[in-house]
Amino acid sequence: MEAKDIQLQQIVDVFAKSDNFIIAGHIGPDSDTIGSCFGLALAFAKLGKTVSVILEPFASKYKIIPGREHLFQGNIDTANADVFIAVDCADVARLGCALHVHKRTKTTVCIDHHETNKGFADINFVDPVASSTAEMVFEIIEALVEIDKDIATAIYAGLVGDTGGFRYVSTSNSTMSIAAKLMDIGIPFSDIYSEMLHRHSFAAAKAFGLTLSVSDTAMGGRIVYSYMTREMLENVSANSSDMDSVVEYLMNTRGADVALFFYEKFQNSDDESTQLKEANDTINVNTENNITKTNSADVIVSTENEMIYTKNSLIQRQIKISMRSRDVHVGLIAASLGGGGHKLAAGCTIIGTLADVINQMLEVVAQALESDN
Ligand SMILES: [Mn+2]
Repeated sequence: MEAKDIQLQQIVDVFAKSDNFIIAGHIGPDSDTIGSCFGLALAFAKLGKTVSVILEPFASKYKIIPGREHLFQGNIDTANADVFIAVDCADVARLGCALHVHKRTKTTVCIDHHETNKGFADINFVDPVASSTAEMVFEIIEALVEIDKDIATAIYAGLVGDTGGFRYVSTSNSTMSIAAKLMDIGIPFSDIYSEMLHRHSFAAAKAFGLTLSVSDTAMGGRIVYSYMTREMLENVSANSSDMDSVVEYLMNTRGADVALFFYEKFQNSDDESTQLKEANDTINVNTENNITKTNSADVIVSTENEMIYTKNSLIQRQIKISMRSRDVHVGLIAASLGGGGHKLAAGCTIIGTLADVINQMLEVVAQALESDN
């Protein structure tokens, strides 16, 4: 038996004999996270087990994914279960507010396909070869219960999202045969595909045009990048989830090796960390030690949302960076900056002014491209 099959069997056994589950996905949930969480929740419910899903609010396009009735309601401090399942999270910090539930639950499970995942739970099922966590969840559910239309829809949404519509090299023979099995169940596959990858609001189209108009290249076209400031986004009444496809579009530029998309992170409008203001002349390090200082004296990197102070006594804005690559390992670049992801698709958050962060990233990526040659 391969190590992967042993992990899978271990998880199926724990799931079969337990009755009470909490499932949580990563912060900023995407279709793989949501589809995997809800697919599992629907399967547990079908088996008569108790289950809640903890997820941050997500974009309305994901409403096509069944299982929202299992979302946890109420005070998260009261959330308790026999088994806690972290889904599609490369790192515990990616659990966000569900991290406390993970910490206090007796049996913890991690199901994930990120290469950087070191296995933070009691039982870890980590398969970096899998196209998506949904693909792994399919194998688990298949061993537990008969897959119905709702479960199949949830899993298909995850597959489509994380493979870019069966386009990325992570797409395998196994991905396609799972997709075929799901189609056989009679899911609205065309509609799920369009909703996950193509449909957008009018505001999103305007925002897309705006960001393309300020896009630029570096290293003779090998790096293509663009940005979206908070003001730009507000001008067209779009929100940051409308910008998911920008980096993909940039990556489709002929001759591009790496695409970068920078945007100012949106928080509550009264959140002080997004406003420039006077602060103490100190560097503030959070308790999780998630902050690491970079070469630039003015920039501190974090995976969390805490208040950040820079040496220049200014609280600066959080810049989220989405990266795509044809070959160079952007997952390692993101991880070295406190973020994470996969070899060809990754992201991180850097504190600083937009111009500084863009310059810093262009330098880091140019170095990676040069050493790759
Ligand atoms: Mn995923």
